Amino acid sequence: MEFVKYEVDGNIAMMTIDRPKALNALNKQVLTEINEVLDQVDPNTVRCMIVTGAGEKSFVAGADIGEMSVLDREGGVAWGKYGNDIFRKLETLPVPTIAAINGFALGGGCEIAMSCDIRICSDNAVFGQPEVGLGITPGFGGTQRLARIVGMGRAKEIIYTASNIKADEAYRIGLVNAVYPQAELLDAAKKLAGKIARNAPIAVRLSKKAINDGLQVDMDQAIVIEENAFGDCFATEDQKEGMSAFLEKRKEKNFQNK
Ligand code: DAK
Repeated sequence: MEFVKYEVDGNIAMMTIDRPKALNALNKQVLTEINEVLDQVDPNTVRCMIVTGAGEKSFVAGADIGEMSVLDREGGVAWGKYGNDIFRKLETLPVPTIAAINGFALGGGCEIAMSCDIRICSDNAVFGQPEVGLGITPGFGGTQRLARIVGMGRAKEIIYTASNIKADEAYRIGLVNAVYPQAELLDAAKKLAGKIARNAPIAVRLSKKAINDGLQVDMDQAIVIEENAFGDCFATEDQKEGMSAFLEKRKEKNFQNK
């Protein structure tokens, strides 16, 4: 692959978007390669995936403006669907994901970060949805996910004004969970991934699905989703292991992802 790297170290995977000439902007080839990586992520072995951008300046500077500039209406709808299907695949990946945002996360860059479960960023990170300044709406989920993460009022302000916000403001409004010096970002992401990976992977996976699915329905249905996830855990070996370890006062747990 030319623009997207995929590496697995133990049970932690890392996907790096690497198109330095365009600050890692998402053209069709980058999106296609992201899609291919997502198809490779194996939940039997990978317990957490970090998504980051190459370099110290940009996570992803948006969808490729040159490529988008020539689209007509039909092409715009198709382009939106192409990206949205991939971002939805990322959002629903049966493996927890951490966006390690190492610089500009604009437009499609902010949107891919919001398709991850958890966002952390470097202190030079800049977030925004600049689309209305380009004469378009956010098209890879920004109108939907930003409001769900930071609330409707803040999302509308960010989108209508096309203003960028810095890392500290992103932290203040809950768009990211933590801010680190650039040099420490990837280590922090790996540490967080390691903390997740130590827990029972099926329980983590089912928790992700219950949170995601539950937010789409009313509370009565959401609680049923939770009940089913909870029940499913009791059919796993890892539930036996987790509870035995507690009862035997054992610190070490040997979760098998089974
Ligand atoms: N697309 C293409 N090239 C880009 C790019 C982008 N988004 N961002 C940066 N580049 C390229 C620049 O053109 C430049 O290339 P050369 O001129 O060197 O060939 C190179 O990266 C370095 O950029 P700059 O020279 O501009 O670097 P600066 O440090 O001066 O500025 C910047 C960095 C990030 C502030 C600036 O590059 C910038 O403003 N970039 C554009 C950011 C942006 O507006 N991103 C949002 C794109 S809109 C939809 C589907 C999807 C979307 C919308 C609708 N539908 C289907 C409805 C998604 C939209 C977006 O993501």
